[in-house]
Amino acid sequence: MSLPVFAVVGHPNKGKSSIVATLASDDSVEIGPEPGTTTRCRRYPMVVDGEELYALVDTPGFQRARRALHWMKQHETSADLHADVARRFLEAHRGQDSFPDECELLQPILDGAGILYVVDGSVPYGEEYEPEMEILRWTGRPSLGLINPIGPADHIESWRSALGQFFKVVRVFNAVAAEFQKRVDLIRAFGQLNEEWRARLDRVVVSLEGDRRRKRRLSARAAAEALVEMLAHRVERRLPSDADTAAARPAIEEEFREDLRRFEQRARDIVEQCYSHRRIERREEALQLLDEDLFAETTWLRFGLSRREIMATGAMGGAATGAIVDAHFGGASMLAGTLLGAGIGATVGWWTADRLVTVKILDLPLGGKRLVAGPTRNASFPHVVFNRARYHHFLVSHRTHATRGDLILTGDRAHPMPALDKEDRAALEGVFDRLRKRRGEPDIVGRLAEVIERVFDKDE
Ligand SMILES: Nc1nc2c(ncn2[C@@H]2O[C@H](COP(=O)(O)OP(=O)(O)O)[C@@H](O)[C@H]2O)c(=O)[nH]1
Ligand SMILES: [Mg+2]
Repeated sequence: MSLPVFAVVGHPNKGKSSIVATLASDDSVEIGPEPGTTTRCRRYPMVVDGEELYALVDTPGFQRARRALHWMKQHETSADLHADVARRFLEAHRGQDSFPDECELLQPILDGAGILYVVDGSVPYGEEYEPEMEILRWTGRPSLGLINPIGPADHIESWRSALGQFFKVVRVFNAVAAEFQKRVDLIRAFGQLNEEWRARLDRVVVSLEGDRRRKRRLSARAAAEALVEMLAHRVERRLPSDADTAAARPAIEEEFREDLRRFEQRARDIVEQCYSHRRIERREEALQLLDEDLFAETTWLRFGLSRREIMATGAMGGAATGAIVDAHFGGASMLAGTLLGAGIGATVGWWTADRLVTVKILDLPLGGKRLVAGPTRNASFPHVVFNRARYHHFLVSHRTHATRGDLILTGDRAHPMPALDKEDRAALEGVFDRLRKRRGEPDIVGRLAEVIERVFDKDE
């Protein structure tokens, strides 16, 4: 049984390369606003677990379809020989200047590829598309019409009627936004079209779905590991007995924060790699957005519990007054001390990042001091980290490989996640609570990963 190969063809600038990128999960495919970005065919394999499941061929757009069809009609005998005429067209013009693009794109089709014909559903249908559709029909290869709505205008219905004249199956398929399920449906639909590939493409669908689950599981595991690491993290410094501990504190606090940022970044990198996003761009200004400081107040508000929620449940370790902070953490907490020392009210407001880090100063038995930052005891911190990981995973897992530009995790778009189910919320709280109390438990990472995976699954 031959490997399924799909040639993606159409007019220039209709999203062919975008569809190739999306269906091959390959963000290295060149996509450009100017027509003619693709001049040669290029094959992109879809590989899962080391096995090539199918391949996409990106092709240049039709340029001289009317004249090409004219040639073919002049050489026409009868319909049963149309594919031969197409083949003869290719032989007659290959390597010549007259039809370079047509020859280039017909080659893989006549070599046995299936056809994905792409049009832009946001521009009106016109009969200028008919010669190329006619040529494709002449090749006799299994084919499917795809309406890719690039702009806001809607001409989908007229396209549907027109494409229906040339293709047995017509689908609306947004090259840049197509959800995983839509991609799978497309593969399955092609299997229905082509007897030769049916069994194979059914297996491909099973592989793709399994692969998707695996990506989710690995991402959840990375998020869980980072979270547990962040909650347990501590940084220690030894100082001589006469050292100025107040002066040493900012550096150790900063080191602690920097470590937490690093843990989060590492988990994000893993998630992006899991989903084969190798080129998520982080331009200078976007870097700040993407890596929005975990310790900025806006981040806590945006990703953590709402202010009211925090006040109502007392989940956050502290509120607007020092008294409550003290009550929660116990008067001995250096955290509260830091806070009061900083002059609560004037500079702190209802929330401050400083409360995240607790720095203890311990006298060492043989002289000298130990400065210990962390682990954080802040109750909303794990929620914030979890929500950030959830949102990041949501964006990455829903991002097609045709998407270019930065991954933006901030601004108006940063509130998209629905509230957790009661059950998930309770499970999550349970794990956080255990982590906070540092009750030893075998495989707490595994338990957390399980809950996170369930949430990711529902976000799908
Ligand atoms: N918004 C949006 N833009 C698209 C879509 N498909 C393609 N484009 C854009 O249209 C342009 C041409 O896309 P490309 O895939 O290179 O088309 P090709 O010339 O047919 O290969 C690029 O700027 C794409 O970003 C889509 O579904 N939505
Ligand atoms: Mg292209």
